[in-house]
Amino acid sequence: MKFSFVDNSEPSRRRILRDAFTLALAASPLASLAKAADETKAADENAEEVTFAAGPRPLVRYPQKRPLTLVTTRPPHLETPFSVFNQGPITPNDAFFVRYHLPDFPTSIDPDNYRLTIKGSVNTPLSLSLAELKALAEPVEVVAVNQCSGNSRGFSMPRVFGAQLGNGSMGNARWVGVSLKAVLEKAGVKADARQATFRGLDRPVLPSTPEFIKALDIGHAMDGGPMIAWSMNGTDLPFLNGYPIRLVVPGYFGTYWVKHLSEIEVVNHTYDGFFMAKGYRVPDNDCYCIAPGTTAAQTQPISRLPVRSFITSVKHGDVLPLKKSVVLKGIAFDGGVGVNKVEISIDGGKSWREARLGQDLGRFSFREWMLPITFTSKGATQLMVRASNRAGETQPMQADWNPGGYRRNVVETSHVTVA
Ligand SMILES: Nc1nc2c(c(=O)[nH]1)N[C@H]1C(S)=C(S)[C@@H](COP(=O)(O)O)O[C@H]1N2
Ligand SMILES: [Mo]
Repeated sequence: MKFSFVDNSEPSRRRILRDAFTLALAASPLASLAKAADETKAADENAEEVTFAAGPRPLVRYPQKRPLTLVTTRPPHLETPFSVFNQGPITPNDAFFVRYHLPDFPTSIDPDNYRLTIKGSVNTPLSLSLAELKALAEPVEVVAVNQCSGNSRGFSMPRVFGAQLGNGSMGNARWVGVSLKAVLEKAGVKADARQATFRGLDRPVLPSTPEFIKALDIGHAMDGGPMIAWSMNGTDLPFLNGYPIRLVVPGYFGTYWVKHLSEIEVVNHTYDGFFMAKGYRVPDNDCYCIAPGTTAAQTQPISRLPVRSFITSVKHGDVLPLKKSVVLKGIAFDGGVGVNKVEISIDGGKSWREARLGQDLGRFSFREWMLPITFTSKGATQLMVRASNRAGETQPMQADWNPGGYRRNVVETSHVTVA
């Protein structure tokens, strides 16, 4: 088997990173795991012991990526090591998480022959080269969080089916591209349009496997938020994050952010493919939740990110000093209303004090927060963080449950010792 991989970090020169890909995609997952673990030991000073309900997870190295936490190899699902989120509000490209559904994802793309097709209920079907797409309208820019619907699923109690994700299936980047609205206007959306569907270059290996196609209501697709991005944090998209173009849907879960975007079809009905009609659905009620063991009367496609926050400067088990100021630090975000308050509790949720918010990079971005604390009593201590947004939405103290383990946003607790 041969794999080629276009390294787009240097646009003028294409490098073939065949060895790395052969490693990552070796026929035997076990062989690749063992090799990857060896390589990680040899190469990585960032290695961190990942402690997690589902057991410790190795770090693996893929092209254009620093060692990332392995969830699955085929298809690749890699998480950002959590310590990265303490290093600033922007997630570096080489640390950004990776998630695919189909094992047959593209491994070689020629940007000169790349085309984006727009078809269906439009007046003028289009087939755009990358140059044409980039020249179609003024570029737009947004800093936005891409979070997988199942981020933190591994903490669901009772456990749910699916990959046991930790907290690293999220990231925040500055995206530049063209507004989806401008592209659809160029094609001319017909009056009967109900949704736009999006597919990338990845294809199922077996005819029985559903294709990864997502849909947005036409009003949402044309409201000026969603964009087709070709740049992430100032450079081309990393290959594994959707090179050369991906959909960016600010405020919406990552499942809509279709990578290697190759085809947009405008349809006159509600698209009913697997990844809209069966997958990525949540109970259709106020909490998007049900009691474990019960079934939702109705479901709806997952949509916006609920408000969420993390302490990033402290790990479970850390020992913090007594009677000395410690600066607690972390991140908060929501689906685009904008975080306006972050509170910290050091007594298990009895009392709360407000943290100072960091730089505002826009309402779709991670917002850093910090709070100096001086601990005055020794012993086991529970640190909690709770964010709220401008609409007054906040995080629940008890985790809501749903069968997909989706949209977790319970108040996080870090167990530390003051000594
Ligand atoms: N082409 C393609 N795009 C895709 C997917 C996929 O399987 N194929 N997975 C989606 C899901 S569920 C998530 S969470 C995000 C992850 O984006 P990332 O890999 O850049 O982190 O990509 C989305 N876009
Ligand atoms: Mo996802």
